[in-house]
Formats: sequence, structure tokens, C-alpha cells
Amino acid sequence: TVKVTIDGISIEVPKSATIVSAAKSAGITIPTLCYLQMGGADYKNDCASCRICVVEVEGRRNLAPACATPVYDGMVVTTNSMKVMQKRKTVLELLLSDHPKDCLSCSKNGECELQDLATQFGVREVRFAGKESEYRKDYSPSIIRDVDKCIMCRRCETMCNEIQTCGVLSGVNRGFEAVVAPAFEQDLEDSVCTYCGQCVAVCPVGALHEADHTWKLVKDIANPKKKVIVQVAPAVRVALGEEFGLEPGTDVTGKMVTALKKLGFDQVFDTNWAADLTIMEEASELIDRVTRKLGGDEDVKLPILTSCCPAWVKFFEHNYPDFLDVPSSAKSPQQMFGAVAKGIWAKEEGIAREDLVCVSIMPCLAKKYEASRDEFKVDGTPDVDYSVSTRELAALLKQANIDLKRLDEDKFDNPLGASTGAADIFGRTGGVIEAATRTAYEWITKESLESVDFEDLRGMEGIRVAEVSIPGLDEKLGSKFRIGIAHGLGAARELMDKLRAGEETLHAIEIMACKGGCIGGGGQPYHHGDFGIIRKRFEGLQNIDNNKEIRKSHENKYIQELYEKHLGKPMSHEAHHLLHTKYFP
Ligand code: HC1
Ligand code: SF4
Repeated sequence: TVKVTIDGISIEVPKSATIVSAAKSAGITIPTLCYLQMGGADYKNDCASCRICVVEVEGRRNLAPACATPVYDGMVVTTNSMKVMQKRKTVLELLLSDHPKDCLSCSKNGECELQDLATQFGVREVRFAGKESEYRKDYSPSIIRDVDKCIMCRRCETMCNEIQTCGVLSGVNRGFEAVVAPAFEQDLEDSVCTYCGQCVAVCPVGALHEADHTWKLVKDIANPKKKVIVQVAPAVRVALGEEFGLEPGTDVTGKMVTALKKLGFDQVFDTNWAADLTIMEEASELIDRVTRKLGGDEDVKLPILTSCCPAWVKFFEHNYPDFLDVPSSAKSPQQMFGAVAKGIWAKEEGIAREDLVCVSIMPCLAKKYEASRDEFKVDGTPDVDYSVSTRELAALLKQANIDLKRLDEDKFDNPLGASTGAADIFGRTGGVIEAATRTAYEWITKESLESVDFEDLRGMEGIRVAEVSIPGLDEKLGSKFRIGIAHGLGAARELMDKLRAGEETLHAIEIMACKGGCIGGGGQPYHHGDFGIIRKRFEGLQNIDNNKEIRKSHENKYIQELYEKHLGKPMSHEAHHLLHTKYFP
């Protein structure tokens, strides 16, 4: 450790500390803008581009950026001198001089870190008003880039390149024209962007935001000719409460159902129901592939990869075109839900396809793009009409004067609303493969599991490998069943590269594009760099699973009924037609 004095307070801090982190441990908050560090997610943006965090260091002529200046023994720092305050204000006004002033209609209004600083610094006028840089807006199915608002903090660039390893965003041009953009300033849609939305999750201003479908939804609900049904993803129920002042991880399932009914949805269903259905298909596919492989079929690909995360799907389509036949062909729960709702349920209810609007509430921005993919359309109309983020839902509830906190609890409608605990954990890293393991284990051994808790599959490390003993299969495989888990696309790439190089042997792999899984999705309430929030959502989902009476997907009665009445058995011709898909390079 080293001793430093900050604003007269002497403290001992680790040698590796910066002035910002040292000040924090002394209880002093230095304002920052470009700087963001997320412990637990390995994310650190300390490019010192904004200079808001400047401080005085004794013996140093120029002010130092606190985020990127390491401490040393005996260092004396002043964070609040007149010189510092004036400099910060000038920096802020220079930033604002090239920033649109349309805060009232900005997607980030109320949550913008630049706006917060302007409030904190009491900015009443911008002394350096003049020419502002102008760029065209870039619209994609999931994300809108409003580049005029970019402040070159480069948080998105760090996220996209270092954590997600997608390499889509980087600084281009110089001086006044400088901006963060895809190569050649092409549109996101023409790039290898996965729409993971993690750049949106860390953008401090309104330069990156979701393609907002809220008003389409309002219009459809208000249209008496339309039947509007909704499905809600697992991860939404442990995060939505945050927008209403509840602790991260609080289970608001029942209140959320009431809220959705109050909004006017005709039926409130659950993506979880379709998550149970996904497990039926995925676990069957897994057993089928393992059995065929053991039978000597050389064409069979193992490990099987999960395929419910659309950003991961787009990632492997771009980066691993040689692996297109490796992931499970099972559609994601969102798309299975849409296919069954429009292909079976609507017919039973006598609702014409063109009159049914199927909406999903998702923690994810890539789900918007997934819903728009051509292979998920029938006669040109999508199975899921549009996907709305957790944040958009919260905003809409507030507009409709619905205070989630104060609502009574209600239950999802059936048949597409019942689910098991295995479905809830889909929303956290490791959950999909744990759910599949619960079912595959019982199907292979024909015995009931003593405990459905596969603790070894849980955790937050970016890449995890665990072995599960499946009596009867272990001997044939010559090893235990080996499962890999990765979350965050950088971790996914690391694992995939090992597979490609033959350095790792696994039987099944779960990959989720976002850190923590869907609970950390790009459409969730902003965490402002606090990874502890994602951990709490993780625990929230686990608690729901722990407390469910039924915790294995194949025991979901409504799913069993679907097979009995319509699909026969998993992987049947009918199931393939409705519930499976293809991938494209
Ligand atoms: Fe997910 Fe999934 S878990 S992908 O993270 O498989 O978005 O929550 O809805 O489809 O069920 C997201 C979450 C979600 C799907 C499910
Ligand atoms: Fe990169 Fe993901 Fe943002 Fe696309 S959505 S630019 S892949 S961080």
C-alpha cells in the first residue's frame, strides 16, 4: 500500500489505485463522465478523454485526470480548488457547445450523465455556443445511433472491442469531425454488430439507444380490431421493480402481470412457458446427438450449443460460419412462443393471424432484431410483431400512471403462461444448460433427480467448465458429461477458439452474449456500472426457481398437453416445422 492525502484526508490505498479509486475509499466522489469501471465484468474505460475528473496534484504543474493517474506514496491531491472547479466547468461547457440541446425529447432525458453534470455544475448558459457537428442518424432494427450526441467518451468502443470483441465501434476522423462509428462510417445494419446492446448499456448520453416500439404498442392496444397478447422474458421480472424504487432482484412477477392487464393486453402470457418448451426440444436434440455419436455416426456434431440468445446467434453467424450446424436448431423461447401463439393458439381461439398482435417484453435489444428475421415470418408477417425492452415497459407504465409498487399480484393467463423453475433460470448465466441438464438427466437415466440444483454450473466467471455424472452415460462416454458456459461475447470467442483448435472437449455449451446472461441485457434498467445489481438479479431468479413447486421443464402440464394435442413428441415433424430454425453465414 501507499499513503496519499486527498483534500486533507490521509489514507492508505493499494499501490495499483488511481486517484479516483483512492478518493472513493476516502469518501470523496470526484465527478467523472467517460470513466467507467465495472468490477466483476472486467470492464474499465479510463481513456481520460473528457477531463471532467481533473484534480490538482502537489508538485505537478498541470491538472491531472483522476481516473487515469496512478497514486504514489506521499501524493497530495486537491479535488476541489478554485482552479479545479473552473477547469471542470470550462470542460463541461466545451462539451455542451457541441452537443444538441434537445434534452426534452432525448431518449436519455432524466438518465443522462451529461445532464446530471450540467445540473451539478449549475450550468445556466453555454459560453462557447457556435457551430455543432452534424451526422446522419443510423437506424437498425435494435439500436439507433444518434451520433450528434456522441461525446467521444469511448465507453461503447471499450465495451464492443474489449468485452464483446466484436470490433464494430471505434474512433474515426479527427478534431471536430471525430466520432465513434463502425468502419467507413457504415450503418450498424451493414456491420458485424450483434445488437447485444451492451454499448447502449454504457453510453452515458443519448448517442446510442434502442429502437423504441412503445407507441406501436399503444396504437395496437387502442385498436379494437386487434387482439394484443404479450409474453414476458424471465429476466424482466427481477429488474423491472428497479424503475419503481425496488431493490434489484425483487421478484415483481405478480405485480407485473397486473400492470400488463391494466395496460390493456388481452392476454398476459409468459416467455417462461416457451422456455420449458425449448428445453423439451433442446434436451431431446442433445440426447439424439450424443446417442448417434456413440453409435458411430461421424456426421454428428458435438458439443451442442444453445441458441436462444440472438446476439450470440448473430455472433457465430459472422465469426464461426464453419460452425453453423453445431448450435441447437431449436428456436429461442421468444420465437417458439410466437410460433405457437400464432400457429396453434390463435387458431384454437378463432383469431385470424392478421388480427393478432404478439408482443414480447425483453431485457434484450437483440430480441427486436430476432423478431424481424425473415425465417420467423409466415406469409411475410412476423410471429412476434415486436419486442419491447424492460426500460420501455417501465416508461410506458409511468406514462399510464401505473405504479407497479402499489399493485396487487395477479397470475399469468393459461395455457401459455404456466412455467417451471427451470424456465426462470434461463435469464441468468448457466440457467439454460442447467434446465436442459435437469431434463436430459431424467430422460437418460429414467430416474428422478434427488436434487435439481447443479451448483457446479452456477457462478459468474466468464467461462466455466463443469462435469455432471449421468449414470449409464458416463461409461459410454468414457468420461463425465462435460458442460461449458460462457457469458459475454469475448468469453464466448475464447471458448469457441479453443473448440475450433481442438483444445477443449465438451458435450454441451451455453453461451449468452451479455455478462450475467439476460439479467445483464442491453434493455434492462441502467446499472450505471454497478455490477452488484446484476448479481442481485441473479439471486432473484434463483430464488424464484427455488420456490417453485415444479422445477423441471418436462413436468410442465401445459407443455405435455401441447405435445399430446398438436406436436406428438419432441423433434417430431410437426415440432421441427414449428420450433426449429436454420442459421446463415
Ligand atoms: Fe432471455 Fe430467453 S433467457 S434469451 O436471456 O432463452 O432476452 O430473460 O427471454 O427467448 O426464456 C432474453 C431472458 C429470454 C428467450 C427465454
Ligand atoms: Fe458492439 Fe454490441 Fe454495440 Fe453492436 S450492439 S456495436 S456488437 S456493443
